[in-house]
Amino acid sequence: MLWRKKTRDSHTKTPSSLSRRLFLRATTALVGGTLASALPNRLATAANAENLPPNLPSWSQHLGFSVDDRPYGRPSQHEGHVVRRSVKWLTATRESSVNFTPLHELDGFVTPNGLCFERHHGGAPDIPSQDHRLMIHGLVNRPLLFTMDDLMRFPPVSRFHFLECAANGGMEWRGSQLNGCQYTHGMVHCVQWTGVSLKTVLDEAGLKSHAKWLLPEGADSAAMTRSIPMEKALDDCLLAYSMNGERLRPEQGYPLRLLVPGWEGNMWVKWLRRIEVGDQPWHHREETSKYTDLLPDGKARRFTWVMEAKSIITNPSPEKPLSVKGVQQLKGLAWSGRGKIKRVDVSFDGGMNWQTARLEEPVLPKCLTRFYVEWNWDGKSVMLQSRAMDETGYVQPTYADLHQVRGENSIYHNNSIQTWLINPNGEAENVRLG
Ligand SMILES: Nc1nc2c(c(=O)[nH]1)N[C@H]1C(S)=C(S)[C@@H](COP(=O)(O)O)O[C@H]1N2
Ligand SMILES: [Mo]
Repeated sequence: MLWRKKTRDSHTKTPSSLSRRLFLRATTALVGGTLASALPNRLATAANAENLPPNLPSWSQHLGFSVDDRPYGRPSQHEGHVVRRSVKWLTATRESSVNFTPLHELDGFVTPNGLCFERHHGGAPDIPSQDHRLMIHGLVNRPLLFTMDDLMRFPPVSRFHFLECAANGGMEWRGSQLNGCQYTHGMVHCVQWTGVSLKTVLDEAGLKSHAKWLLPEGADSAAMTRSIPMEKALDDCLLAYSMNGERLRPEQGYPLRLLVPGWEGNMWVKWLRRIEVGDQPWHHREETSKYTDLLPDGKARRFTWVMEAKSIITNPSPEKPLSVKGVQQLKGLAWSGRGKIKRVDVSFDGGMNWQTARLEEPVLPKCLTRFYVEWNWDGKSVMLQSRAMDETGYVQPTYADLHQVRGENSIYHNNSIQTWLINPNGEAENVRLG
């Protein structure tokens, strides 16, 4: 309370007309011409000018809410528009459906738990942690049944990883469809996961020599299963029970989910209850949930596990138009299922010229990476694109590149370069070039 009292005193000591003038001059001096020119706008956008400095705002004139009013905190009521959103016509039912992360509202690379997109095939079950078990059986020396407490007694591991649904951007293959980066790119989230390494738990059960594949199964009504090759399972898969420091949210797989870092989200089985160890994949069990890509010659790509390098400019974007000319902070996200992002380039003219963006540390493998470009908008039309490159040297393709290899009938694994057309009034539109 001390600092606040001081502020009040300093206000009351200065006649308000004088301090207002001082404040205006100070602002101009601080930020320079371009940014300060918006001052009339700033006055106009406040709901009540009486609350602006140097006046004492209404919220300083009474006590605020107390420490226990929100035993579990929630965002400011003024941020109520920052929510996951779905596209109603996209799926036939609400249980087997998807909603999208509001990427354009986020900073840094961590997705807050309440904003991680959801993708369920049979709704999200509500499982009591103490009644949950993980069974490991099949080609193992000792079939095991774990409680959650058992799993938490193994050495914990925490890692940041993105999860992207292979269908992210699937509606955009044939042309631009959805006008908003929440909808074109929001089937991705990135949190700090905590759990136990899958290898540790498999070692406990003891793998037989011909154990080559795993079939993880979910406890949801869809009983989702996917075949995972042993090499990946022993490399960097985790059994996660926490996200961003707290237990998983029910919609993200509480109490236990499989993590398959860098690979398509479909394989990250939620509400994990069983892992069967076998010597070959279980295609017959996966028919309803497996993702395959249909190629121009009618053949299907069967194993398309890795999420290739991709990026998106989140600001500006259709939901976040430019409101003033002058200095702008372009913000975006890049990721690669093969490792770290090495470089991101940004174009202002639809891909003719490129400029390298500033990557923000830490740049972690199989994790979202935040990038920025400071630029000056002169009020003319601009065609914004971003292009990610990962540490393997792979470069994010254009739609023309991708169509050449995969045709136009695909749905999954669309990692093309996105174009936003900024028009002279600052609005951004999802457009397709070439
Ligand atoms: N048990 C189970 N696991 C599941 C699914 C499901 O329907 N059931 N959906 C999968 C798909 S297709 C995706 S993209 C991710 C989505 O994870 P999220 O809901 O945390 O975003 O979970 C995967 N794991
Ligand atoms: Mo998915």
